[in-house]
Amino acid sequence: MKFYDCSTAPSPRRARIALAEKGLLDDIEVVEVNLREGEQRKPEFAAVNPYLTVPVLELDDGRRIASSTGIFHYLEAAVPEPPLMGRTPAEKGLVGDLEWRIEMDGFMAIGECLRNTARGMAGRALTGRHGYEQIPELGARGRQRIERFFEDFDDLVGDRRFLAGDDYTIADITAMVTVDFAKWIKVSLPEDAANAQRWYAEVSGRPSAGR
Ligand SMILES: N[C@@H](CCC(=O)N[C@@H](CS)C(=O)NCC(=O)O)C(=O)O
Repeated sequence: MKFYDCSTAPSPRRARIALAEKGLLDDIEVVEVNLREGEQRKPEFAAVNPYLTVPVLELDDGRRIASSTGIFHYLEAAVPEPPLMGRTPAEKGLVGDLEWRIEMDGFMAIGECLRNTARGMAGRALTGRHGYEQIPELGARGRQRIERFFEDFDDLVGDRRFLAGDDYTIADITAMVTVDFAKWIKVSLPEDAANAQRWYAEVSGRPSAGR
């Protein structure tokens, strides 16, 4: 397998953590795509992923999976242990719920703020091959959304070890990456959010967490 990565970007980090948790990261070829230099928009990468985003996981038969969620599903089916998406049908549904909420209200809110305000992203307020102009009001709304998400996050963690219970899952991966991504726009988990801080210290300490 070949993994198209960008070591500084949050979405490929989600996939990289899952690859590491499944014990695959050391065995695959990693191709670094420098997003800051716009390599994702060059014809060489457009031939790999016409949507112009990383991560991309290329399978040995040449097919390519071009989203972190697609990669999570592939890895879970190909390498079931340790499970990262729940063990029972109910757990799988609940992990899916959590992951969707964290991606929608947390991860995407940061993207909304960053992409609508960063000077380097002018004309590229949404990912993908079509250009979109920035809407500064969405920058402010994205910041408000992630601040609110973090206010509510302590209750989402509660007294559980991991977000879905006793097992580490893709919900923990996406939430941890969300907390680190929020630092780009200078938003942090509240210091007094004891459950959230305890959870963050544990998940960040896993060998797979990387930076
Ligand atoms: N939903 C996709 C999002 C992928 C995505 O947006 N990746 C960003 C890096 S975090 C990217 O490739 N951006 C390219 C650009 O901004 O032009 C996933 O999770 O894989």
